[in-house]
Amino acid sequence: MALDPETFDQLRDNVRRFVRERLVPHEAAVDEANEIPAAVIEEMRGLGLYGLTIPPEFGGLGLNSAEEVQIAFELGWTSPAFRSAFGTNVGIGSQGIVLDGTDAQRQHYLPRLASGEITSSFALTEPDSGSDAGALRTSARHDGDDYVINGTKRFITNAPRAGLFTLMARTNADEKGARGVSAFLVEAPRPGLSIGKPDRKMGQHGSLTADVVFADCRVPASALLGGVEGQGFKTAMKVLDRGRLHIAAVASGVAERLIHDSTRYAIERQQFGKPIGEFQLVQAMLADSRTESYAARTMIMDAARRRDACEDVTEDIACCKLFASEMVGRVADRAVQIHGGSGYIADHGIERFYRDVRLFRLYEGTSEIQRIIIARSMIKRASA
Ligand code: COS
Repeated sequence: MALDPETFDQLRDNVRRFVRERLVPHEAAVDEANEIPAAVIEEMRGLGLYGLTIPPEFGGLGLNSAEEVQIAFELGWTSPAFRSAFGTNVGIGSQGIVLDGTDAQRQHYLPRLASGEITSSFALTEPDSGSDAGALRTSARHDGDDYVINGTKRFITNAPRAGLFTLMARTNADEKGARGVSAFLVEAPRPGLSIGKPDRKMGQHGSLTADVVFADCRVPASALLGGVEGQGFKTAMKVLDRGRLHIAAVASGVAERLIHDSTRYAIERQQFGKPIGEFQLVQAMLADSRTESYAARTMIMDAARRRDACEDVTEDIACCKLFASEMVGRVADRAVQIHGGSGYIADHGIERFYRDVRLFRLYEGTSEIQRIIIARSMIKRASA
């Protein structure tokens, strides 16, 4: 369901102003402290950012995909860590419940996720199961009215803040692949669930990831997402489809910021008696970045609109995630080059974005996984 155009424009303007006036000034401090100030988180709650995609009947704004990606473009104007604070509630931590939850699960959790009262996390990756998500080993054994969970999840975004995990675990030990996997809604804290120390990452400081360890952790049978076993992998894949489109849009937003900063610098910085923007080799870098960013935005808007029209866009979303995440890496590299020595020095913020954007090519499916999804789908279509 879409907002009326006037309300949506107002939301987008508010988010744009918030990002540029409130978040941008905190970028360097958040990178340094690896922490987002509590007051900023509170403002995000107030703006409704935690509930962007949660249906209005559960207290969210219910943005469709075309609206969501336009907001994500705006969010990309600043350090991606800010978006991560509420990004799991918008995407991978809520959409499993929206898509496949029971009515009771939706009613119980979605309002609290939409308001930001609780932060959610998506626990799929394990020490020995990353790209091969269907090989996960965390087990959930039925025991009376409960399930007993054992295993370790790795690199889990927002784990240290999370009050709710969408956990993928194997309920059928005899089924080694994707069909043996079920999804659970695990509330935290609880006995048997512990969170590791936050990971020390290359970039995106302020976005916290950690191990989540389950040791005979008991959850009631009602925690089984949708009340059906064996559907967890499919739920995860559907959730990642929407998540990957969102990440592609954020990556494009960061590209726009880097292009803006690079263009300003090219106008202001003088060498050989004139602004470096007058040199054609610098112009070429600006033009290449602009062209690639425009291409990414266009394909993301197209995939989003077609997703809203209920077309199967898994392949197209993988194209968007692949192209946008690789594109912003090239744009960040050119931004460092245009800024010269200043691009390498922390004071100017360009090296921070250079580190931050590297993650876009890894999380929610590596570039290699996106290529596999695209090529498999092409071959399936051509063979049909
Ligand atoms: N939507 C709905 N269902 C999907 C789907 C999607 N996008 N993708 C796959 N499925 C279904 C398949 O249709 C299949 O169903 P059936 O068993 O009924 O045929 C089932 O899920 C298994 O799919 P598939 O055989 O393609 O699984 P694979 O083990 O080959 O894995 C990839 C597929 C590689 C694409 C998957 O493991 C993946 O996305 N890996 C990356 C994980 C990831 O992104 N991790 C990041 C961490 S989360 S931040």
